[in-house]
Amino acid sequence: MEDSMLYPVINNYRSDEKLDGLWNFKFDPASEGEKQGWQNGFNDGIKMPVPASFNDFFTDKDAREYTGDFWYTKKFFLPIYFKGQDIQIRFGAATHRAVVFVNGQKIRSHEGGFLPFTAEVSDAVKFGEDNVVSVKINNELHRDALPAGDTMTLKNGKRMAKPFFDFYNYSGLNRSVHLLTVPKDRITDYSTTYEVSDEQATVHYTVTANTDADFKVSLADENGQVVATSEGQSGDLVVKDPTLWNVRDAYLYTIEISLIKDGQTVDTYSDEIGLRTIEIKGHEILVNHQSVYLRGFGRHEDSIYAGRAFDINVERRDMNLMKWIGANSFRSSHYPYDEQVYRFADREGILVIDEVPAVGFKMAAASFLGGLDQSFFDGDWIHELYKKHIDQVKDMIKRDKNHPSVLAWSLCNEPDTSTDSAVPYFTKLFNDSAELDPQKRPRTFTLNEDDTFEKSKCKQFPDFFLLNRYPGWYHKWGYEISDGEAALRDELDEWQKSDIDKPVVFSEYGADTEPGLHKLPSIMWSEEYQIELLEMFDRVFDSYDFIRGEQPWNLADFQTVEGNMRVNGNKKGLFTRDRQPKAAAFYLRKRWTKLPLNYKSGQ
Ligand code: BDP
Repeated sequence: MEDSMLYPVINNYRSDEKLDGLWNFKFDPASEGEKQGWQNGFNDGIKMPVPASFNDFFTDKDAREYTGDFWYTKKFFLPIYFKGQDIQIRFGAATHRAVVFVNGQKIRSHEGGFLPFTAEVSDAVKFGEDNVVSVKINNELHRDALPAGDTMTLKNGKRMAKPFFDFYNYSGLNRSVHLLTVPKDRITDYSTTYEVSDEQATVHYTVTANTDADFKVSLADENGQVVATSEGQSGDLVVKDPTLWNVRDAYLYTIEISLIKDGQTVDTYSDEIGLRTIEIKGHEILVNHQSVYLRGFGRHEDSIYAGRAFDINVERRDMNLMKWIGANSFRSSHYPYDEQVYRFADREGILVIDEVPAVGFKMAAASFLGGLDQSFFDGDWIHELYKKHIDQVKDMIKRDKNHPSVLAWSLCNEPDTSTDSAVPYFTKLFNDSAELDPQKRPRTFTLNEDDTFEKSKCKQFPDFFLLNRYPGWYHKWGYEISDGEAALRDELDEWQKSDIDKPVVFSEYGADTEPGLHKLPSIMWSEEYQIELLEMFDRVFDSYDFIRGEQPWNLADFQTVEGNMRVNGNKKGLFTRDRQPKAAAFYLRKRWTKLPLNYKSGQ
């Protein structure tokens, strides 16, 4: 299967029509939809918006919590003038696994709820007529799948998702569906690497196509002026006096690739790229050879009504909130986000640590929710899980490798790295992913509270460290916070004494905070306590040279499973779920707008 990850474009050779809007939708608890012929379409379902998670539209709990198979179907018309082109249906995300049918014919299946896939439907469609696309989706959680969890059956026969992670299992067609026409001979991928100086930038490009052909490549500046051209499947575009892509000071060039057969152009593809380099050197994170101190957030794609659906309006607001507070980065915790998020980030000059949906790889996470006591990497599910894990790392890198905003790859969130059995798993993961990114961006994973400097057996793998630490909240909380600070300093002193010469970024820390709850003196959950906790961490960050970034948890409050630790979701947001500031946001804004981009460099 070709599985091009190129984002859809419209030009003389390609068309793109969104199949968003209302689809027919049905639950299929007994998995009998195929027997019933639902792959041919159905009219008796519920009208369901796409893109959206189905969950929060429902007013009854059985529907909201539904776990199992469910179907979407929609008619689409294919005009006769598309004959001769290949026809594709591209799903931005189907959470978590999908089987696609067109006119009753099974086209393909796909596993993984946070990355796009394309159904090649040319042989199944009828031109000049209505066609039917049906998708069977399954949202169960399993230990051998990403994100990890269990699916349990209640005594009343209803199934229920038990995530080993702390975000709601929002399900459905969470991102746009595109009906694409592409030429038979076509460009399927391209990649770039860079060398930059103030006087000159060189873009080394490579193009992939499904045929032998000639290629012409050009680069235009933001005024549309062509500044460099080249020929051949790989080559160099040399730009004199370039405007580089910089953090919070972005500049985008447009690369245009043409595929030429027998002297005729048969396909073109264009995209915006930024000229910049990324490197880790000692304690420094370098963009264009300049040191960068990260400030930003862990985030979620999460909002009211549509759950985990990509919502361009929410994203616009989030980008503005990040700019307002002085952020320059975020982590796509805990899964790759919609492509448009990276397009926003490219344009705004915001760096992204791009994370694969490898989350819940820890039995403590399961026991927090239900009770299990075993090392995750000793489980018999590991072999199957690894295959899915590396597949999704490959797809994420393939999809996102050309975004200037992408700084690094996070290959896992909080795996249990304190046992020996984690070592072969991560040896393989880091080996197998070493060559995937032509730009060789740094690779890392987050280390949870239990994986301290002393305990983690996997400190050799990351190019820089992401630490998730919760003193002041999950331990040493409230009046004990001073002991929490002392414990954190003790751990960081160990990092300092070691010969590990790599940057550390705090990728999670924070306090659940109920907006509007004020208390003097502070108490946990109050707005005052959230500020005190941030002040504590900031004192610590300012004391260690090797800490090169701070990303509190979370940009905004978000939905989780219900439980005795959560009051309608996780409340560690600096902003509420409807994206209004808590008091701590004003505190952080003061700090971040004063911190220079190259904070600590040369110290
Ligand atoms: C961390 C997880 C994150 C949770 C956070 C929390 O990475 O997904 O939401 O804890 O408990 O361990 O707030």
